Amino acid sequence: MEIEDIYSKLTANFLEQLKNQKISAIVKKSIQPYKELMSYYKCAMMEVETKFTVLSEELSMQYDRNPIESIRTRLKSPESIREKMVRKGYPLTVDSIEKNLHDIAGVRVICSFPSDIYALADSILDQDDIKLIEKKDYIKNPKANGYRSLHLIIEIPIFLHDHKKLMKVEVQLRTISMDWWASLEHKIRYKKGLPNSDFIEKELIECAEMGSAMDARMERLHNIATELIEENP
Ligand code: 0O2
Repeated sequence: MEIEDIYSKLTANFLEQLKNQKISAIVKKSIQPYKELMSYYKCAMMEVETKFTVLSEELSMQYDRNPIESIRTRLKSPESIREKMVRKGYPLTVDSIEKNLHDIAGVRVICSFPSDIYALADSILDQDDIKLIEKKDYIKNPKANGYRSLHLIIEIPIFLHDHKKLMKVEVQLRTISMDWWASLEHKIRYKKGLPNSDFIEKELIECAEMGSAMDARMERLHNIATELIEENP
């Protein structure tokens, strides 16, 4: 190999390396703020989960019953964030994600009875570091497909080493029956290649109504049982 060939090969290699380093620096530069934002959402989500855990502990001591069956948390996946940003026509930047999406951090609280949902929502919204941004009551006004839950978008502060940051968290409160309906409806509706079916839609609405009637019936039974205990101490 001629000395010029060796020289030009080395130069090409060097330029290629430089290009790769630049690309990786650019990728790193844009990924870092996204990772930071996600970690802030994770902290806010943990704060809200802790608030519900504290309420659950306190209420079970006070009333000898825990109104919270379970608490689940989730951070929206990058694919899901991207899909929603594109669907809503928002620019795909970290600032725009923070400004436009309010459900990146999600806390789902599964309650025993419908009245527990409203009691817990009132308790959390009464706390002075919580601000209500938006409330959607899909229990009083169920979605056309039968979906029921109480959705709250709340703002909560997280305390970082040198400043405080206000983060939004979506809280979904539901009963056990609203939760099983939503989980199974999601599985049925998102089955690959499912064509529109009036039959499935009608059946799902009917199942949701049956679940709602059972919730009301169980709550009535629970109230009767409580009264019976009070009358026969
Ligand atoms: P995931 O996996 O829970 O994140 P959008 O409907 O997303 O365009 P918006 O206003 O955020 O806009 O919706 P909304 O009505 O407040 O509800 C958002 C979330 O509620 C959904 O999140 C679901 O978790 C739940 N949800 C709402 N409607 C239904 C429904 O018909 N069936 C079921 N199973 N869940 C529902 P994601 O982002 O869809 O999913």
